[in-house]
Amino acid sequence: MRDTVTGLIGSYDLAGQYLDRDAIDQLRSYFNTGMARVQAAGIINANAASIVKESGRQLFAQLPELIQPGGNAYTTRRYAACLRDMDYYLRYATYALVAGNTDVLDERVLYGLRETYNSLDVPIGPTVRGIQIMKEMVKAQVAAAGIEKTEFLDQPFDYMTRELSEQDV
Ligand SMILES: CCC1=C(C)/C(=C/C2=NC(=C\c3[nH]c(/C=C4\NC(=O)[C@H](C)[C@H]4CC)c(C)c3CCC(=O)O)/C(CCC(=O)O)=C2C)NC1=O
Repeated sequence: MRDTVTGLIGSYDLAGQYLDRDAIDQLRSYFNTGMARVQAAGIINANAASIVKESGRQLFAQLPELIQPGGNAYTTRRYAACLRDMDYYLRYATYALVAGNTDVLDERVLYGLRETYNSLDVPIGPTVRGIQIMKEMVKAQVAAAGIEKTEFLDQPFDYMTRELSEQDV
């Protein structure tokens, strides 16, 4: 598992190079957003349960067939599994936010996930939509807390979306 700093050091060491302009720019941007990343993680932590619940509500309002007979989130067991998955995505997104690196998502969340989802007929498109709904909600809450630039919040959510969506079976 890596963060921005260990990731950069790892690859520059491999190449036997000093940290060049490019590396310095990446480090600067990471440290410049550092306090905001930590604050965002705090806001998510304080509101995680309601973010997951409300995002699920919006998702099922947009795609009601998911919770109707034949839908993948139909029955309380599968409904609960779906919200639990949303909670996983949110929690790991906060780790990646603080790390400024998506490694943790590859290692802990995405590895083998598509195969699992495909074997259980969990639909990828609606899952991606759920992740995006959470992203917008998090961005709104962080902006409401007075943090001006919230673009750094996109990265982990968009990364999971992209990796999940790729080469759909
Ligand atoms: C921390 C990393 C991690 C992830 C990401 C994870 C996901 C994950 N989601 C699962 C199931 C599931 N995931 C969903 C999710 C959904 N169904 C829908 O229609 C919606 C679109 C969506 C919610 C947004 C459902 C319904 C199941 C249960 C499927 C079943 O058992 O039939 C399963 C199968 C085993 C189980 O039920 O627990 C895994 C492994 N597990 C992990 O350890």
